[in-house]
Amino acid sequence: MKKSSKTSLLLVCTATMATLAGGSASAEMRTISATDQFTWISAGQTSTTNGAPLVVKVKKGDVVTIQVSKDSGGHGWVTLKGPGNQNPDEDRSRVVACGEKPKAPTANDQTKPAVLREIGCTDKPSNFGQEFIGSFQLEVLDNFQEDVNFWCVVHLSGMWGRLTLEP
Ligand SMILES: [Cu+2]
Repeated sequence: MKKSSKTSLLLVCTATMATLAGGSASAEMRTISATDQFTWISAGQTSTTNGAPLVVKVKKGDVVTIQVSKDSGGHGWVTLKGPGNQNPDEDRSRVVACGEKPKAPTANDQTKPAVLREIGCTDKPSNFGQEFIGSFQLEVLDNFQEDVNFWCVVHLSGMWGRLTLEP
């Protein structure tokens, strides 16, 4: 009895490690940085202050790092109900932030399920959805499908972007 429970624990561990290794093989790191020019930049792409979004292609399992350096002046990153140039409301339900549990949808719930999960959680509160200096990381979950729009909580439609699933 004792021996068999040890064996099954070993099997679970091995399966978990195999899953993690498989996931990380194709997953990539994406970095989105705020600049002192009130733009978002990523891999040579940029948003513009007159309304062009930063478009970042992602795959399931990718890790997106949102970065705000001390000399960029202070920005924040939050997800939206629609494109940033269409006066959208915030939609924080797209992200499971550190310290949150995924929300169980109800029959008349208009919110969509989370498709991003904050990782690397520590004791400090999440930087998601507020002005901050530093960084936080989001994992692209398996149910990520349609575009997720975001903007800076300070500069709004003058500083927005979109995560879109890589075909
Ligand atoms: Cu900003």
